Amino acid sequence: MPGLNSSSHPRISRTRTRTCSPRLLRCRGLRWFHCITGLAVIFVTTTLLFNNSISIEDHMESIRQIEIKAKEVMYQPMAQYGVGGEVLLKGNRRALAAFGTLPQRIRIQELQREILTNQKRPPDSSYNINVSLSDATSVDREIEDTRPAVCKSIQYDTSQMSPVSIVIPFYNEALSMLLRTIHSILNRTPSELLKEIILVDDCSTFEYLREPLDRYIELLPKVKLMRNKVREGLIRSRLMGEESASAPLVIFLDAHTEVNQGWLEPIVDHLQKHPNR
Ligand SMILES: [Mn+2]
Repeated sequence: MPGLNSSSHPRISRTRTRTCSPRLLRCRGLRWFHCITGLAVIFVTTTLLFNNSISIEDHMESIRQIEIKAKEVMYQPMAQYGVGGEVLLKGNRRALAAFGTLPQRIRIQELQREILTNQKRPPDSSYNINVSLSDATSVDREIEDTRPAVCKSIQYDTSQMSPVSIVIPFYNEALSMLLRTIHSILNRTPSELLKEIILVDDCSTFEYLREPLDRYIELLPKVKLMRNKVREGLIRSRLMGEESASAPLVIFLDAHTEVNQGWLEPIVDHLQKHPNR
């Protein structure tokens, strides 16, 4: 009925104006203001305290940018590799989670930049690989997950798997290649499966693999470094690393490798299901 509507509406609005004085309205407005401001402050504080990933990533990004600049100055010929730049240098944004607290990660990044920038090494030709390009590429870079879809779809229960010791012998390896090997393992291996990484230096002669590497390894979790006093060769070096391994499974890797997502789970799974083959 149109008459009822027109008579009830004004009454409601009159009631409102009567109960809510202008002063009360102001108070309510202020209460909401305080409420929202309070929530915003709590949100920002908790974000800063407990979820520092935003600031870590920003920090890492700025370090990366400085690194890129430093490398561009050092290696002018880099320009010849059109691919060099952004794509390869774009680090893995989820990287370094396994490397400890934020201050620890910053120390690692800073020392990494220092030892890579100050290394004295022979020209690329003496390595048989493009070390300049490797040095200019993030050791935490993102790489494509090249597994076939069927492999990606398999779920492994890592809580039922044995942890592994990874033994990596090296001799006069390129520094950035060795660091990328270690970083890729720490970045892409479930931490419950990784007992330790044992590096075996087979009496390298390059200076950057001595004291600078010692200092760097000291900052890394789960990484040990053994040094042979004389050249022992690849196989004896592997066996010496294996002797000091403490996990039930031992895996040997070359020092110039880069592991990808889900690299270890199928290996451990197979070794546990078929221990004799
Ligand atoms: Mn090899």
